[in-house]
Amino acid sequence: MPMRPLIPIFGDQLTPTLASLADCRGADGVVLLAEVDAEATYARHHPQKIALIFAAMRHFAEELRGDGWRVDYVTLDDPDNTGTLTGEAERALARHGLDAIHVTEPGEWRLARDIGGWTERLGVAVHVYTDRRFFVSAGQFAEWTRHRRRLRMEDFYRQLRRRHTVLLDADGGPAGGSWNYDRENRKPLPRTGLALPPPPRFTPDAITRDVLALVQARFGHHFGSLDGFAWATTRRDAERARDHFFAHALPSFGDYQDAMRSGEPWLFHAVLSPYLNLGLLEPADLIERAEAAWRGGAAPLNAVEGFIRQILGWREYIRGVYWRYMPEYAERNALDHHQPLPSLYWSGETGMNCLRETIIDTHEHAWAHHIQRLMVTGNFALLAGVEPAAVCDWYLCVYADAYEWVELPNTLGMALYADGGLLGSKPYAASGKYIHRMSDYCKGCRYSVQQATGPDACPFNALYWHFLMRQRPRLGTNQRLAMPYRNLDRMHPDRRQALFERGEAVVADPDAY
Ligand code: FAD
Ligand code: DLZ
Ligand code: SF4
Repeated sequence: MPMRPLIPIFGDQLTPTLASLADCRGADGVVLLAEVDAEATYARHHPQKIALIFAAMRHFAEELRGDGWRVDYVTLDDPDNTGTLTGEAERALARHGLDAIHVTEPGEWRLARDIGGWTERLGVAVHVYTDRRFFVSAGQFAEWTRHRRRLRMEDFYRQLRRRHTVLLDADGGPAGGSWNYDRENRKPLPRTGLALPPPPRFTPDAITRDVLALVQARFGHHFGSLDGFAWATTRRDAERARDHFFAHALPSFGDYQDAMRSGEPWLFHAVLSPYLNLGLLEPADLIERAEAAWRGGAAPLNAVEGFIRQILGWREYIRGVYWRYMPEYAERNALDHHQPLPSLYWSGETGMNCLRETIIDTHEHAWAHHIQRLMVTGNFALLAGVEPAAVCDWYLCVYADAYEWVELPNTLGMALYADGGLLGSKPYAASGKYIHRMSDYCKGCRYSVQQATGPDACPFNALYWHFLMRQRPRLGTNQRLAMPYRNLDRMHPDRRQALFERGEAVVADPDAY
């Protein structure tokens, strides 16, 4: 007798072409989607993140039904809900008399470990498919790392450009003659005369409104506001958000990729990561459209190459690192940092305007852009010596696009250098000078970015030098830090001492600033 499969679809697998769905087409199977407490609480996710996932799951169930699938959907408030994905798979097998499980590999290691125990626990054959939404499988990435002493995203990215014929000239070289246009992409925003595109906002429909009420009741106490929820929760609307980005923001995306401005979280960013990571948008489609925009003259090459590098380069590379080095990667703490996460990360109560603005954006929208995450909250946690696991937990909770496979290497590796330089060749440590150059935050700050010591001095300034001094045994031989170490050595010893003392004071009590 042919197998009748259960096809569990997790909350970030909402793609009709998902491998397990494509391969089970025509089989007499049942698709299972389940809202479960364990997934909603293994990190205390921002309510907007939970609402986005549940609402998108409910809409996806409708989409699949419309496409002829038999779908079993378990809501969070179903009285028989066991609260775990394993428990719901077990119940669904019994409910429908199914005799196999066909599942696409999950995005997180802990869930992959659970699925590894399903055959024994549930007593059926379990077929796990590779997630074909990514360009590079975990196995291919591991192979790529095998003979390399040092991993470089740039090498990986160029290889993928060639392999998938992305942004190449007729002779197979990089379009425009260069693989990377990053040097053109570091402009601060001009003070006047630049109109920002309006962010695409979506009014919740009845399905999403039901979810918002449920999430408010069950998870309203988590960090974050649900009030301004305006995310797309259907594929159609996610595609509208995509089209909006291509029409209004892509042309300036490259130029102002690293810029920050008070009260303006969206700027020229795509804000598509939540949809990509859920499966409402597909990376290959975005890359094709971006290249077509350049070839059609709708966007310049520095913007298009920069955008494509994020998706084809960084996103794939980050995922590769995650699967290659987990589970020990999550334990790494190469700089031996053990300070607790300052309370200001949850309250937003701080005199440091850059941190306050970034945390307010995060609270209001479950989103902040890359430079805010890297150079404000990430940089501060690095300089203040915060325990990497505590920082990673914060990032996993607060962003609508956060799943461990992408959050962890970005936070632990890129922002905190806690992997000892696997992901980046030097820590992204910076003083207030960088934040001042790239934003208007310092203007509205109670601290002076021009000062490094004294009660009104920008805390980032002393922290930066303090970081270099205290990490000298580990970082002193890093060639890319040779210049700041030379500058440090040229300082008068009294100044070094004053910087060190202020740095010590900020590390001891960051919430006092
Ligand atoms: P764009 O700049 O427009 O880039 C286009 C797409 O490329 C994004 O939608 C995203 O899918 C992908 N991308 C860009 N940069 C990265 C990157 N560094 N790693 C992986 N994919 C990337 N991104 C997440 O998706 N989830 C996270 O949990 C997450 N946590 C982060 C934590 C820290 C400390 C840092 C520094 C970065 C983190 N990022 C994370 C990466 C990046 O900040 C977001 O992907 C980006 O801000 C999303 O906004 P966007 O769609 O406008 O991106
Ligand atoms: C993040 C999340 C949340 C909040 N809730 C659910 C859920 O109820 N059901 C589900 O299938 N998935 C959920 N997810 C997404 C999973 O946590 C995600 O599939 C794994 O973390 C792997 O990336
Ligand atoms: Fe941030 Fe320092 Fe600028 Fe204040 S002065 S906004 S703390 S960088």
